[in-house]
Amino acid sequence: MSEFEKSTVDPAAREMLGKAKKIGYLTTFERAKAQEPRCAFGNTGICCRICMQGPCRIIPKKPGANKGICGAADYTIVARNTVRLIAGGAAAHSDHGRHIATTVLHVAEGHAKDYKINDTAKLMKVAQRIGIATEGKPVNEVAKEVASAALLDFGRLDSSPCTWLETTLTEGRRKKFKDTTIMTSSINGSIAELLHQTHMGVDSDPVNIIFNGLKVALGDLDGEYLATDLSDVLFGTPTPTVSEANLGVLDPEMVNICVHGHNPLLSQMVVDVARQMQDEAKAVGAKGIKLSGICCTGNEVLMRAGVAIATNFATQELAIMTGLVDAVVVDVQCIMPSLRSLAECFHTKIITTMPISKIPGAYHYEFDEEHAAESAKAIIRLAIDTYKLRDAKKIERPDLKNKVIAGFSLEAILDIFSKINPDRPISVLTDAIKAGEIKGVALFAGCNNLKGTHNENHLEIAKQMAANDVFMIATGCAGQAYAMNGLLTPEAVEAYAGPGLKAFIGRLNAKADLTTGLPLIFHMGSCVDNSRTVALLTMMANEMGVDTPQVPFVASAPEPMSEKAVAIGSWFVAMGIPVHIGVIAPVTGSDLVHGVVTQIAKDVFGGHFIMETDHQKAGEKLLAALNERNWKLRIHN
Ligand code: XCC
Ligand code: SF4
Repeated sequence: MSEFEKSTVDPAAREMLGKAKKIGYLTTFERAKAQEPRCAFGNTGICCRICMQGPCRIIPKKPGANKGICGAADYTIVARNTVRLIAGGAAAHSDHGRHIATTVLHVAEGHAKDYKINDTAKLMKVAQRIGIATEGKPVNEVAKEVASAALLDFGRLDSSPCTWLETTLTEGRRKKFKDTTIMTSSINGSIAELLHQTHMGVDSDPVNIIFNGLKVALGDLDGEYLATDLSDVLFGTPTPTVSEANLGVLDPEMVNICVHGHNPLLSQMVVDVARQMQDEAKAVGAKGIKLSGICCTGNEVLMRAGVAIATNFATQELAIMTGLVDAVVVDVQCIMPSLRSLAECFHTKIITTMPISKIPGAYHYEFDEEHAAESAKAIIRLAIDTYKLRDAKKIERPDLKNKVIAGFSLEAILDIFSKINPDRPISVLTDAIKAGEIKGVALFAGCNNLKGTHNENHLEIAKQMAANDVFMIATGCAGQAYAMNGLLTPEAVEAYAGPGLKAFIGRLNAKADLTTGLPLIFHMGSCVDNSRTVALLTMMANEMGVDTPQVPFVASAPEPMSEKAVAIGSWFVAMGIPVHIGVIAPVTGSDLVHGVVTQIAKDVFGGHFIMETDHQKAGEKLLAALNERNWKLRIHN
């Protein structure tokens, strides 16, 4: 029994935590323990710091303290705090999308020479979907119009809906969102409005606040959707790929560069350029350059280039702890500031690349799309130089890596289905549900959260769903948890799938014509690629002739951490999906808000939050939600 078994279920991570203890470095796991016990006000959402008279804390039984100084009640405070999380998440996702859209525009205008339109077929498909005529137009003209349409979604001044929402959702959802006045017309405008609405002394109506929070969440979805579409246009739509994951991918004989963060603009360039620089690495005695990924930048380059996954969010420090990482190249989001101080103990260089994301003491090579390849080269050279400084005494690498089958864009999944039914590929999935072969679809998304045990909820809930014949898709750090622990393999189908799921995947395998068997869980990409999962859901609804709230589809963020996860969970609820979260969100300080998000939301949108920290019970609740939907479908058909 390992002393770190409460910290993580990952054997490689446990080994590295042992090393951290030996050298006396306090990792995020130690820091998480040091934060206990948490402040009960913050934990339940009833601490308000929105104005400088605060913090105001709600103490229900103390006369005068049952409200904030301004008179704000618990429900107002909890609602405001919650939607401000959504605003933070939507800002992060959509800003990432805006960067990609801007680069596509610049490419189309003949700038940003290191980039090109890679996937013309996807560009044309997106153009047609959003109503841009393509016939007889040069590719660059279409790209310009698509990118401009995307950028308009950020700052439209009239009240017409955001293009990506209006052209991708079911008719039923679009009507619902208009009827409930949450259809977004401007991503940035809705975020600004929500910050205004939740300013001191503006809105105190929790329901009104939550509805506008959902409007911003839909802006988040819009930003994610266009980020995925335009990343595919620039870098190619993912196809099935074989790779590997966990700390054992770090190669003692190679220059190891980890790419970490979210935005593929620079990391994809690093991947491309590294291929041409293998000789420079050999010149310093290495066998070449080994790239690996952490967090969603890792997912982006896994999906498109088969780059290995080093680890996921909670264990990012442990990659450096191996003593084998020469450089960590980071862009935006989910990058622990601690990486830099930990790197002090080793030879590792931390390289920041984005103007809005710097770490004191780190190297900063500012990303500039006009000179992207040049920056990528300079970064790789720094890593090669750093390789020479590696200290053999400090090297300790867990000998664990697992095979990974990933790269399942919606296009790739439909391509496999089309081998069985070329006319209506999606019916392969919906017919299997109707026939009772599989119970439905479960999406696993989101982060790690050290309020629980690293990766435990991810793995255990998925195994339970597999045994109960649920078809599974994954994104984000959830996808990486499965990659690190061998669930993205055909062997996992054998080990964990129930008879129905086994038969379903077996039928796909027989026709898929891939060099390897299909995995237990289909990894669909990064967090912005949750847009791919909602496209799948929408397609299922249309095929089944129902709206999304009737589709046997559930989502789970078994270990959610970031504001982005709150935004995603919220728009999935608006899409009519039961959304499990494996932590107790800071809403329990208001019975009213808690009731709205876990119950009343279901009456309005068909979806609701399920908060459950126990993985066994969480799995049971997700299965019950799928069963309920299947039962209703059978009665109505
Ligand atoms: Fe970050 Fe996307 Fe969460 Fe992982 S899953 S911890 S957001 S990297 Ni997005
Ligand atoms: Fe206190 Fe009201 Fe200010 Fe919040 S807005 S800190 S409740 S006075």
